[in-house]
Amino acid sequence: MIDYGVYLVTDAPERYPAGLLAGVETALAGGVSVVQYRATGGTRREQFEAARALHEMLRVRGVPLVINDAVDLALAVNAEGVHVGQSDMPTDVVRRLLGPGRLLGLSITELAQLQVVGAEVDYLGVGPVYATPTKPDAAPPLGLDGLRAVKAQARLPVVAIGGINLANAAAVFAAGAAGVAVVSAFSQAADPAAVARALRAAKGAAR
Ligand code: TZP
Ligand code: MG
Repeated sequence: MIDYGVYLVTDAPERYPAGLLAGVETALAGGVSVVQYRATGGTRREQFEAARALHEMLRVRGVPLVINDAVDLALAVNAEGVHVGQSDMPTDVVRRLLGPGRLLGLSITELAQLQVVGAEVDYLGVGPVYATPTKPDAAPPLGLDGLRAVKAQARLPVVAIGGINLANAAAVFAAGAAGVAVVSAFSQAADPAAVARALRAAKGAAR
C-alpha cells in the first residue's frame, strides 16, 4: 500500500534556498511519503541528473519517486511511477510504455473527467483545490466543495493539490483526501521538516 499522505511535488531548483536536493532531503526527515519530480525548466540532461539524484536519495529511505509527464525519464531513472494530466498522453498508452509494476497517477480538474478514468490508473491528483501562482495555466479552483464532490464519486485514492499549506491542510484531509500534494509550501519553507510533520499531523487529526 502506498502512503499518499504527504506528497511533495518539486518546485524549480532556484526556488529552494539550499538547492532542490537539500530541500527535499530536509522535508523527508519530517515524513514526506511520496516525491514527484516536476520539471518546468532546464535541459533534458539537467532533468535527468536531478531525477537520478533524487531517486538515489529516496530509494534508501523507501520513499517512491513519481515523474511528472515524462515516461522516458521515469524509465531512465527506474522511478516508481509517472503522473500525467489531461493534456498528456492517454493513460492506457502511458501504462503500456510503463509496464505493470509502476504507479500511474492522473490529474482531475473537474468532476466529468472521473467518468473516463481507466483501470490502469492507480491514484488521482485532484485540483487545484485553491488558486495558486505555482501553476499559472491551472484550471479554475475546485474549492473544498468540488474536492468533496470528486471524492464522493472517485474509486481511487484522491491526492489533493493546489494552494495547500499548513493553514488549510486539515480541511483538505477532512474533505476526504488521502494525501496532500504540496509545491511551494515546501520550497518556500524555512523548515521543510516541520512542514512535513505538521501536514502528517493534519492527516492524523482528520481520521
Ligand atoms: N497542479 C495543480 S495546482 C499545481 C499543480 C502542479 C501547483 C500546486 O502548487 P502549490 O505551490 O502547492 O500551490
Ligand atoms: Mg502534465
